[in-house]
Amino acid sequence: ALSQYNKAQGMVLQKLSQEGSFLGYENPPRQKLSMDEDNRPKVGLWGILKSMIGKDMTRMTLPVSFNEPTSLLQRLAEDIEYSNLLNIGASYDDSTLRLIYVATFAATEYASTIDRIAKPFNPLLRETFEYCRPDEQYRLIVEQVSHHPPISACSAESPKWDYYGENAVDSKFRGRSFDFKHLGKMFCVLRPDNGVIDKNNNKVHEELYSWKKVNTSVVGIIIGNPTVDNFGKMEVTNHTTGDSIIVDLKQRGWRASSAYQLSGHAIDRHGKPQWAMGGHWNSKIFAKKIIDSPIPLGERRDSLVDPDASVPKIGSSNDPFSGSKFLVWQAAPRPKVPFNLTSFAITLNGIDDNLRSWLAPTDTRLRPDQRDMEDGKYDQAADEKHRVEVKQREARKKREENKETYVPNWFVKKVHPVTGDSFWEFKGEYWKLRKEHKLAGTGDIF
Ligand code: CLR
Repeated sequence: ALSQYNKAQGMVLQKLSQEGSFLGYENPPRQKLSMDEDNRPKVGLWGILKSMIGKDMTRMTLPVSFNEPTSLLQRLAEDIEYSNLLNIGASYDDSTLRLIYVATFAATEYASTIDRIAKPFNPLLRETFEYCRPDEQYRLIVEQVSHHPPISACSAESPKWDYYGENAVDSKFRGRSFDFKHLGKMFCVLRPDNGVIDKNNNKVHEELYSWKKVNTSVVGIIIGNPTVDNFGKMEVTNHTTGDSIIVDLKQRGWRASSAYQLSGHAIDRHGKPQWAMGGHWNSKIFAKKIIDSPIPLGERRDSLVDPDASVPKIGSSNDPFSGSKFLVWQAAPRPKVPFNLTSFAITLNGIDDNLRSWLAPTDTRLRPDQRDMEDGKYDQAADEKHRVEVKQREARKKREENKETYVPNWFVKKVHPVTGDSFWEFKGEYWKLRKEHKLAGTGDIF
């Protein structure tokens, strides 16, 4: 497996396997929930929500039937469903084309939000969620590092890319809409197959990208047709080369014709547009090379074809450099399952005896109320939810009495050396302790 990687990429793979990150993940990911049908009591959102206008979500007590059996830690893990875009991006020598793939990856984070009008479980302080895929060669860890305001920090590593950052969501229910604003930033490190030429014309092994997530709103609550919308401008910057793109996710209008639309232009460090990107964040994203030439588009394409080439290039219609538009990404089909989870989301809370022995005691998979919810035991879920929340409050009271300041287990807050943003740095110990089966004492929160 090492041969398909260059030295920088191979070193990461070596670290992942030496640290035993894939131990426990020998069985394939789960494909089904234990329930076949969603038999939740049907609730009118507006009836319950109308008394809560002006509140943020963390201050609302809502019946557990408003929940879906995922946690916000797992919703953050869902960001890497389409991480193969980063592997493909890393195969290109053209830095602005890599940017198109990174920007598309950043936009795919919203595909899973469609039809999921339910509240993910608010993670308990110190709750963690790990997720490793030997088939995709990545590992991911998320930790709830702050309760008020709620902040989840994440770190994912793979031979060709790293992904890290935080979900810190500011929410407000306004009646007409329920608005979610992202405060934190996301970072991506790419290790291209042939290295990177940086701003100073040096050849380096990796490059750094960053962006801020766009806003999310649930609209149509009053009229009884709640819909998730994600909109706003997302600037994705390659700090190493100086390339950037502003991806504009259009806000859903009255007639919904602009729903899901996005567009943008990848600009190189000299300010020159190189690629156009467009499509829909719920289905397909395309890109097209911007070629400036005095020859009109129609004739130009023919003149680019080599008359001596007898065999047409395989997949030439999807060749990024052909000048015609090509498909960058397509959403995976959505299964008909309880809570409208995606196939990827279904895999997240799966657990078997093999994996159980490796997990931290704080892992979401072991959270009893969420497990009850997943199995359709709603009353029991409500009781357990109450119990773990009381337990969390008592732990906080004790800290206050002892004048202790809270310190997260696996992440530490730092100033980013390149962008100057504050961010949560993964300390790395988690995987080393996990390999030695030494996670047992890392938190009693459930
Ligand atoms: C959107 C994609 C981002 C991360 C993110 C954070 C908060 C999530 C949001 C996503 C999707 C919508 C969301 C929200 C928190 C609550 C809200 C799940 C995943 C739901 C739809 C609110 C339901 C309201 C109830 C009262 C029914 O990368």
